Amino acid sequence: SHVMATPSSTSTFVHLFEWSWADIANECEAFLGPQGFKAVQISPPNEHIAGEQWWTRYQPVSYELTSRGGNRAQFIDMIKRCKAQGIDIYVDAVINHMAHGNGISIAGKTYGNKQYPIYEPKDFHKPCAIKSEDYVNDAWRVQNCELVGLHDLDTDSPRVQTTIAGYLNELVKLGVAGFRLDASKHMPAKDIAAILKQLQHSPLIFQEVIDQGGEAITADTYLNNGMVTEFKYSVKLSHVFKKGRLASLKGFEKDWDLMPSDKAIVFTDNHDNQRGHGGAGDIVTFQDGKLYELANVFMLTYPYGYPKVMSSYNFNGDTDAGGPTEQVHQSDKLNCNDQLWQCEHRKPYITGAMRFRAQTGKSQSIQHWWDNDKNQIAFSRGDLGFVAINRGSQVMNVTLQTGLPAGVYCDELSRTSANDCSGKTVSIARDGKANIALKPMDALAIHRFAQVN
Ligand code: ARE
Ligand code: CA
Repeated sequence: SHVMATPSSTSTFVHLFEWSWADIANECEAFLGPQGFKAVQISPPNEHIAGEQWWTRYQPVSYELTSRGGNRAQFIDMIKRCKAQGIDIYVDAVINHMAHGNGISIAGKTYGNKQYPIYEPKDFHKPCAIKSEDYVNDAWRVQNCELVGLHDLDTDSPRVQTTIAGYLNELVKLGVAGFRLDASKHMPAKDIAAILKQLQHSPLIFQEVIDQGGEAITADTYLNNGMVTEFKYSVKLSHVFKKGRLASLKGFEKDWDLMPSDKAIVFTDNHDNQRGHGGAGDIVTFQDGKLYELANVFMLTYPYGYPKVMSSYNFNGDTDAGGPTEQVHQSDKLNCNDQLWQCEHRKPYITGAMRFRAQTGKSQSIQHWWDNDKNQIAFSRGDLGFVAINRGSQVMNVTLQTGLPAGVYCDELSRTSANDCSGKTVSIARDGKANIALKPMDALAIHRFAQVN
């Protein structure tokens, strides 16, 4: 039976949305491994419908490993090269449904009339469409009807469960360490449990359940199966950073009615809500520039949930647009720029905050919280680290208790690597106090393991 894998409190993963397997392998070696990320969420690796739009990946035709990301050999090479760098691969598993209608796959296979290489018409629920009001008042329809016209698998049937488990087991055998279970809300928790029971190892499991409150199906139903995406966090954190007061973040875990920290996958934005899909909301994204970096600094330095950093591409307002045709790692150049791949995970403040989490994760306690009742905050991670964020328009200049021993510390956010002290420094006096000075829209994060001798 399924034993649950849990992430360590020091870990951060990144979603390399629409990156090819070759690019991900290169990124593990060039950046993710050396910097200390824990894992990568990849786009669905299974055979999908043909087409340019990013969302073709969410219309499976079979579980063969042929996709826009690459072929089976490239997939295996990516897993091996990332693993050598200490990086796990999490697969986005699309198992609630198969492709809509009739057509041709990326591998040139035809499908239609609910006939696919691995499924036949009797493996599906009788068609009915999920309507928006169903989310509020009809749990049965949400789980048994079709999500945006995608043919709904009968996940209650032993044959379907075995086929899905076969797919997941094959991936685990190839070295995959975790799964995002797409559209989990659309599968009864007991069907997911029956599938997970057939897994031969214990991958990390997180279920995509959008629960903002007020619906017939709630996220807590899924907690026994593993972790769950905490969408309230994305919406509320975005709201605080865009329109609210950072001071209101004090003790937010209690105020926001969130799931337990060890069950929650947290993110500022995801591939759906950053482009108006999946119910969206007013979400903070790369398009918000420095504000986005500060929101990520908060997410990564605060001990709540398992954080996922989003890595996007410029879509020029076209919410269906697929990724750039240029690879990220193109022979001698790196295509991380405003026009192409955004590479948010490479923004120094975001990478630096990830390194801070890796160094301070052993202390889960928040101490010495300070705020100016507006948009300046500071807190310590027990006696391991200290963070300050100024999202206001005034300079921040205060003397604060840091909870750290006397010394001169290197700011993890503004230094260029984990081996130098090229950014800000903070001097802490014998009483643990320090002068904290920050320009508007700036932050710092210091910890025990980066001091000037
Ligand atoms: C595309 C076209 C459709 C077309 C369909 C079939 O856009 O117009 O009908 O193809 O031809 C993604 C895209 C979809 C895309 C689909 C398949 O977002 O636009 O459809 O791929 O190619 C609900 C689900 C949630 C889901 C979101 C998008 O509950 O699980 O909708 N999110 C996941 C992925 C998506 C993916 C799918 C599921 C499908 O992250 O990327 O879709 O595999 C409230 C509810 C939410 C609900 C939301 C939107 O907020 O609380 O539960 O989310 O409304 O309806
Ligand atoms: Ca279903």
